Amino acid sequence: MSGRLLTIGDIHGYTAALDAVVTAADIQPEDTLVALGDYIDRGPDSKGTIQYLIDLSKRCRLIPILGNHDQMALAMGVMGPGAMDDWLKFGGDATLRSYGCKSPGDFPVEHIDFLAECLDYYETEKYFFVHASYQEDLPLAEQTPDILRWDTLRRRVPGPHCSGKTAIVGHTAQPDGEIVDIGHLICIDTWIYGEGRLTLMDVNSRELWQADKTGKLRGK
Ligand SMILES: [Mn+2]
Repeated sequence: MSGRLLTIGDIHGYTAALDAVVTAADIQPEDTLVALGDYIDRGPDSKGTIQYLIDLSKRCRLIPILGNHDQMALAMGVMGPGAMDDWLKFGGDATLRSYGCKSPGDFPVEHIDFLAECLDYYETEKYFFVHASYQEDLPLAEQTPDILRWDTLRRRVPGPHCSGKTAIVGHTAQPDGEIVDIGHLICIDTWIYGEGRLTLMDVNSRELWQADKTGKLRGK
């Protein structure tokens, strides 16, 4: 594979931070960028974030994974507003405001399609990428959506996966805004929607690009 293997944590509608780290990393057409999910909710610009990712997919090899927030919006876009109250508790109100509509069913078709095409997981020779967590003894294809998208490292930190590959995850926001690397597992959700930042990482070199909500880069 030519180009770099890059990954980005939970964006949550902070498009300025997304643009800052993508620009700072100088992403090229041959680069692979695995986005770990939770593109929407909580932050101010979910619509802009999805549009940015759609545009970005035309200028690099973007591999978007589905987060639990994305899953909630997608479920309502497809099946109607039955679960709306739950989603609103998780920050869906911010997403509806940014789209200026009452239901994900009214999102632009291109945006629904983007979410519908997100993957459960992605793997390379040495790494695998999931939104939230995994069960150590199950092959990736057999993991359940609950584990992949909803489980949290605060409940349980899984041991090494049976594939021997290193896990890269988001979802469990780190209150100190720093990535966590325990060897067999790396979490790069650095809490952009709170007091932290958004992280983009070069998986092989471990170089980081990080920005706050306003798009201000850290230490660059
Ligand atoms: Mn999540």
